[in-house]
Amino acid sequence: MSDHESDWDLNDGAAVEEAKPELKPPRKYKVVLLNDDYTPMEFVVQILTNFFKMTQEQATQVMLMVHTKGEAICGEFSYQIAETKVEQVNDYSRQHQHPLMCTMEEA
Ligand code: TYC
Repeated sequence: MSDHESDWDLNDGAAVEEAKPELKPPRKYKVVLLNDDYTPMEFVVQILTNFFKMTQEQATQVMLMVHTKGEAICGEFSYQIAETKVEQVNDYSRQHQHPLMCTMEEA
């Protein structure tokens, strides 16, 4: 820089904006319901309508998918919501003496 130039001059007088930090979209987590041989089908349907706000028809389809395939996804959520759903479902199942298992994994 020569003596008579300032930083301001070098920028042509324009205000220079700093680069914004890259914002990544928040990670999503799948809440997964697992099959077992003991939990009654109606109880699973009730879980899906109550905790995942599915209609009776959607809940029946997902329950049958778990029953035949071994597992199915109930929904995708932020980490905290997924964690809360898993806890609620597992607590509720234990309260009713059913072995139903719900887990979560990154989507
Ligand atoms: N397999 C269970 C039965 O025959 C029904 C069931 C469905 C259990 C889905 C768990 O996540 C489940 N009674």
